Amino acid sequence: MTQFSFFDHPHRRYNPLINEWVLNSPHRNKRPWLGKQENVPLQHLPAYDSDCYLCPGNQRANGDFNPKYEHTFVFNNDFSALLDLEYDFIGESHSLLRFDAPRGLCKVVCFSPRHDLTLPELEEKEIRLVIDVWSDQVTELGKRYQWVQVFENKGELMGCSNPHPHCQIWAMDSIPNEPSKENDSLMNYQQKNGSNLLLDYQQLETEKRERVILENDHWLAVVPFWAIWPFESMILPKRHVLHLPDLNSQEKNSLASLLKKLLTRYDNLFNVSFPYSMGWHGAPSGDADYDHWQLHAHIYPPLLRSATVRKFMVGFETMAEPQRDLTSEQAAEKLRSLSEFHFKGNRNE
Ligand code: H2U
Ligand code: ZN
Repeated sequence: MTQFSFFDHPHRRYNPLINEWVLNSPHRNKRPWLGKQENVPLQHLPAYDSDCYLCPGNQRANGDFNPKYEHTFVFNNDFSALLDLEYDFIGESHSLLRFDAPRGLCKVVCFSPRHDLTLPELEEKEIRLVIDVWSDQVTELGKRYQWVQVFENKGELMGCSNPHPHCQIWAMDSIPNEPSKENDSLMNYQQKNGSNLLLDYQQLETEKRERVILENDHWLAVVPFWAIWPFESMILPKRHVLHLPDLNSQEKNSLASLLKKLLTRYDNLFNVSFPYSMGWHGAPSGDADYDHWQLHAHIYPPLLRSATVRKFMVGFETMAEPQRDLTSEQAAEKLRSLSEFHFKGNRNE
């Protein structure tokens, strides 16, 4: 018989938020850090690019000109993946050929007029303005749509077509797969335990500290026990909050501070502007009781060992279930150990 160890033996970890498992193979990665530090040349971007469709004053694909905005700028995506159409008849459906045709709307949010600055390079007060836009959009779109998905795809590795710092917001009148799984788990947990799954989880991680990256008075950033992506993290509020617009001003400032520090650590990991998909999950909108919900953000970065070596979701992952070698604890320790000062230096220097 062998004495089981989280750091030596393959095991599956359960993700209670979506009711799925992830296979961990830590024995394949026994040395704490194998990453060779290669220096990828820094991309020097201009503060303004006349060819960029997101820069102030420039023309977009649909012929519109962007205003000469000074802070943030929101516009309807010219190639919206969802359309706000009402159909009188959407056809027959068969139980094996089910479909629906959700109404929706897609927006693009420019974080700053500066073409060359990513979120962690913005000042805290500028990040706060971005949080205000997210929050206002959730309020506005939430009046018409049940699900408002705020997300940022950053970097070419994530399929982002333009380095100008921006995110997207897609709103639709049904709840998509991931939040729908979360809704079920959060509700079942509340019914069974009489408490909130993510608040309980936040408190547990705050006590244990093994997977904490950083925290402040209002927020915790943690590599979840059940992480799939090598340096995946979650941002959790320390009180019960359903939606971004429910945050008070102090909590929004505090979030700006946490985001800047967290994303700076990511950039400092391989001295590269770290690619990721980040998204916010708040309670669905509408009059139903969503007390079982808890606002949170997921950050899914694809990089594994260096600025160029990424994790692929292939083979076993697509055929069976997600798998990782690096443990969540190792990833958290690595991120925790990094500086909160951006490797590129202060932008005013
Ligand atoms: P990503 O690079 O993160 O995909 O975002 C760019 C978005 O901007 C993309 O969804 C939209 C694309 O549809 N876009 C416009 O709305 N107008 C344009 O002129 C070009 C791109
Ligand atoms: Zn630009």
